[in-house]
Amino acid sequence: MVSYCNRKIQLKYVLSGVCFVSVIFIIFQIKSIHELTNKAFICVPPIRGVHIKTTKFYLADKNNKFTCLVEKELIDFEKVNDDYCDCNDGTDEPSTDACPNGVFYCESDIYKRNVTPLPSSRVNDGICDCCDGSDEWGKTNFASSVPEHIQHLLDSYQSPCPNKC
Ligand SMILES: [Ca+2]
Ligand SMILES: [Ca+2]
Repeated sequence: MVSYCNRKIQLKYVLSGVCFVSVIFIIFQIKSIHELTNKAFICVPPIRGVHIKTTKFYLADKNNKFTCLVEKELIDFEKVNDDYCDCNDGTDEPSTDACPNGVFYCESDIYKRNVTPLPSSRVNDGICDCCDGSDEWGKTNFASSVPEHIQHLLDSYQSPCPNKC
């Protein structure tokens, strides 16, 4: 009879411990799901001319501001890619040629490591610099100035660009 009572008490403690651990586990799971739904599903679409590793910085903060990537100035988010240079480091204009010190990543290069970007002065200048032609997204038509067969011979193309990647 004593042995039966001891086993019953032991079982009671074990079950209490299992219940306690289960409750802690469930609370932890609920907290994790809550964090995931708040953070992990923020999807930032690629921005023209931005390397994928810096795309995450092109989001407005809670005050609808953008932080220039190098010099950390705060500007209104509406000034990103508005074709006017607002950041001294040129990072507010990744898709345009507005900033003299800006850079542009070809669409075919945005996932590559250690790739050299183009100076933004080559964006929409009429000359195809990216093998995919993504630097000439404005599609300015210069095709009539140099005949196509000459461009082919020189392996240098004018907008509208062929995709040579
Ligand atoms: Ca701007
Ligand atoms: Ca160009």
